[in-house]
Amino acid sequence: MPWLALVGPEIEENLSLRYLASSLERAGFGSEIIAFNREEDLPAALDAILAPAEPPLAVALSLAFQWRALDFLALALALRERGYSGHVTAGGHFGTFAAIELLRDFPELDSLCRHESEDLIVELARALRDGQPIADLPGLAGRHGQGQVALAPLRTAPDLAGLAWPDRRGPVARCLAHGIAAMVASRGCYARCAFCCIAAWHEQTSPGKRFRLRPVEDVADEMAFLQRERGRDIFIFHDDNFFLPRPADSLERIDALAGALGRRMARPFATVVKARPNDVTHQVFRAMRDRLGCIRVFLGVENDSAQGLSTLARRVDSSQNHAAMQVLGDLGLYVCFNLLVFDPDTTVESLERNLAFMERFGDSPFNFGRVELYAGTPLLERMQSEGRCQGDYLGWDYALANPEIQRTFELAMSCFFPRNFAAHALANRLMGTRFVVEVCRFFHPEAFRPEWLCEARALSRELARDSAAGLREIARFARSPGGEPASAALVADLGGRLRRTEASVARRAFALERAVQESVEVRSTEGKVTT
Ligand code: B12
Ligand code: SF4
Repeated sequence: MPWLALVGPEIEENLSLRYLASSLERAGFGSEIIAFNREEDLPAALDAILAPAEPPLAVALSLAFQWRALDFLALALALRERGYSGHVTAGGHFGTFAAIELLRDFPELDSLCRHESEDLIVELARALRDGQPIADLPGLAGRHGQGQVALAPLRTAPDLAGLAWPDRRGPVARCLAHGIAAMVASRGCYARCAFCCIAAWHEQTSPGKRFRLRPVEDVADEMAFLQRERGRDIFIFHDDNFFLPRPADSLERIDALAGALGRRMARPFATVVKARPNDVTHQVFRAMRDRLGCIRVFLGVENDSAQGLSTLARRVDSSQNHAAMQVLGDLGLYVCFNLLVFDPDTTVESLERNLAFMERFGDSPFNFGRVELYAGTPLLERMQSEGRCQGDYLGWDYALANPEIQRTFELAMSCFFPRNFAAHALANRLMGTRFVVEVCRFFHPEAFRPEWLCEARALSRELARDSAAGLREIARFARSPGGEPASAALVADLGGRLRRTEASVARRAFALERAVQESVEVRSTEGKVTT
């Protein structure tokens, strides 16, 4: 069977590639999903593509994440160096928006699949197998005979009801032995934030309709199949936003999905969703908790200052951030969030406002950083029109307008990198620690101990206070005239103190996770002995 090599990050099940794989399978093509999670995986990815006796009909590279683009382009180069002469295509968010530049600069790429590609990848595979021309395939970016880049017109986005469910091959991620499945019940988002490419993405293929829903019966069928046939009990919804603009419509959809699941699911199941603060009402999230087993909410706070909310075009205000945190807290729901505390316009006051938010809601795990300039976003367009972008389309950089805040940002990155961004960064790890506690609370109430929840909250609080204090210290320092040696001394001193806090919090997080795991294992073993 002719096959395609689908290469991308598989940090979790990569739904982008897995939808393509099932679409190919339905059309009679095979595929291999090749994980390429970090730079060091390049040799293994290369071998996985080149080792099989039958070479792939095409290699399809994920260019969803802009910050990984160079890794994937390096793989394309390495493939050519090793003599691979078949077709190399790519796709995903970054690839779509940067198609012209990528095909102009990288002859190793033969084409780029723009936008949602379930149909396009099949048509491309058929054309390559049959030796047919590809240039006119709707959605494809390729080259004319003379080598200039040619963009075929875009195709309309696929009907979500008709798509084959994503391929679920491979090892299953688990928490306390409960299988986890990544899912999407919709594509797109009704909002239009300045730093995000999702609105522009869907506007291009579905003008005026940036948000498409799967029928609840189809979602429920997939979940029931995953539970029954694949042992998955935890469903992580990667929908950009699980909710509809009007709470009454959200409630109706939750009700319909819960009803459909009630008729299908054989045992308890839990869900994880993302929400905007304005989606959060007591009624909607009570229904999420009680009817859809919601155990974690990623709340899109992003910023709590009027300036930041305006720069990011969040179209919510601080009072909605606070109200949402309050409602979710009242319902006892686990919430985590991200703060983009540095943006092109950050001021001393807006930074302080976000530090206060961290302290107030520090019981919930969170991470923080700077807003980046991604292809296809209104913010990139703005910064380009203001002549403030440095670098090129493969990675834009910028300086914050306020020099004091720029200095704060640079020092913060030096001091906080291990905590916030390194592999196994503690800020992200604590989200996982709390998740283990919540999974135990939901699925194993007999083993659960309330003090674990207190400890998980205390760990987040300690890290939050320490982060806010560290950032304040940096902000104070940035106001002083000290030069390079003073900055280096601050990074060494504060960095040392931050690492000590992290070591102590990490030790406690590890102990907590182990206590939960052992308790659940003991109960399960006891259960097996008695039954
Ligand atoms: C799930 C997800 C993740 C998962 C990744 C899971 C994995 N792959 O292992 C996690 C949570 C780990 C994650 C992390 C991050 N993410 Co993320 N993530 C998403 C999210 C919400 C859903 C992706 C998804 O599965 N969609 C469902 C599938 C079916 O749709 P799709 O991805 O659009 O795929 C279709 C097309 O794009 C196309 N296509 C996609 N890939 C390919 C590849 C080929 C070869 C072809 C032909 C076609 C094709 O065809 C697919 C089928 O129609 C997207 C937003 C979004 N709506 O897509 C952001 C998104 C991709 N993430 C984003 C970002 C910025 C990040 C982070 C950098 C955030 C951070 N600061 O830490 C990290 C980086 C992760 C990393 N280490 O690389 C940005 C990317 C912007 C950019 N241009 O770089 C997005 C677009 C969010 C946003 N609103 O801006 N993310
Ligand atoms: S709410 Fe999220 S997905 Fe929607 S536009 Fe804003 S950042 Fe993008």
